Amino acid sequence: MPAPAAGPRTAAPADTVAGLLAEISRVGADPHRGGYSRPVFSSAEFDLRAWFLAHAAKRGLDVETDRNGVIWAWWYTPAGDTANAVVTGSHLDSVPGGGAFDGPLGVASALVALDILRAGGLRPERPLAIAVFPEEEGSRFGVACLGTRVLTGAIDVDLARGLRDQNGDSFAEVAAKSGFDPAFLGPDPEALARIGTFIELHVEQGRVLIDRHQPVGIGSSILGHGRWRLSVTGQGNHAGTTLMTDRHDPMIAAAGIVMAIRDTARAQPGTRATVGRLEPVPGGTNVIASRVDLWLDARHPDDAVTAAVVATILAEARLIAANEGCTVQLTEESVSRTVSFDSALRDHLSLLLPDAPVQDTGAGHDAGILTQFVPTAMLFVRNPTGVSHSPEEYVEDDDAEAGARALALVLADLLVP
Ligand code: HGY
Ligand code: MN
Ligand code: MN
Ligand code: MN
Repeated sequence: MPAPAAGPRTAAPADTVAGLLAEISRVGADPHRGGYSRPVFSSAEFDLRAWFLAHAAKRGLDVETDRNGVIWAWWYTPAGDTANAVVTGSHLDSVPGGGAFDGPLGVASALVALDILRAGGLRPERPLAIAVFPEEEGSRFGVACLGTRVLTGAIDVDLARGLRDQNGDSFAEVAAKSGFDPAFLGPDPEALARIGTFIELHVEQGRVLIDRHQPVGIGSSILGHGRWRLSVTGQGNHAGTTLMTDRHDPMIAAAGIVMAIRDTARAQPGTRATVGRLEPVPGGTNVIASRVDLWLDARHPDDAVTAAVVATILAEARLIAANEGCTVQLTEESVSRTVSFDSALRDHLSLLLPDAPVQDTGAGHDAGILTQFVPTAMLFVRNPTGVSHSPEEYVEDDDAEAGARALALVLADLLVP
């Protein structure tokens, strides 16, 4: 049996972060993998979009889903304009078999922070929008933060349109089936120009806040990271009739390459390199694969080191494959350089939240794309397991409420300058 997701209590009071997360936790549970699987534009992700729209409507927010599938829920100033908006939010898609908090925590906390501001009688001088970004995880089309990359023009739109999911359906085709005209996918300078400041609250995906005994932290930077596909090609054949000496088995080469990736990363301090997905083609128990695709996720604070690590891995992979009579091809799927958040904004958050540690992260976020265009900051909320992208990811109810209060404090400060 897969591990049950360490989801939020189902008895948590409504309209607390834990209460909202309990509602979300009813959607997209994956009995096969454990945890939650909510690929972008799947029925689970659409159910969560509907959940968000219902909560936005309940709060009287003006909601729009833009041409790239980003949801914006607006709380206007009395003047009703959208310029210089304070935007907060996160994502509702998940990795396969993911936890209950990565993405949803930021969306639920945004709704609760808004409730806190209104209950306190705040009169905003800037508009506030809660945004939900599609395909943050890149679980379906392979490129992380696809929604914000398309919105900002950080990815070529024709490249984005042609990205394919595991069924072979392109982003354009799936968008069309989901009600988005593929002709209108693409950079949206007007939507981007409305964002004056972006704040993303996210579950911590590490242990800094555990060690520092603090419920909330402030983001400083995101490690550069990328995804590469290595296709190892050999000779497909019969498992029973092909002598061990006669094989060109790409799975054997792939096994060696996985070990070489680990060893290369270990030799370069600070590197994280992972193979979390590997697909033999055609994939039969009694079939020697003709090809194995494996995906490398590599990260390092210094982008030049990441590039050097990938180059070393490719050179090693070629040698290992040649030894098995196989060949290797490397395709870059996405790269995000190391980014720092706006230092003035970060310092300001430190004044508002003096106990909050300032921390970098090895996880990617839409905030990492948006910070290249607008002043952006992140808040992290303690995860007592330190585990993420797994059903064991967790947030205590009290920490979730502390996160929402911290977000409300920051938003209040930005909305009434
Ligand atoms: O893969 C990542 O870093 C992320 O959580 N999107
Ligand atoms: Mn994630
Ligand atoms: Mn996330
Ligand atoms: Mn047979």
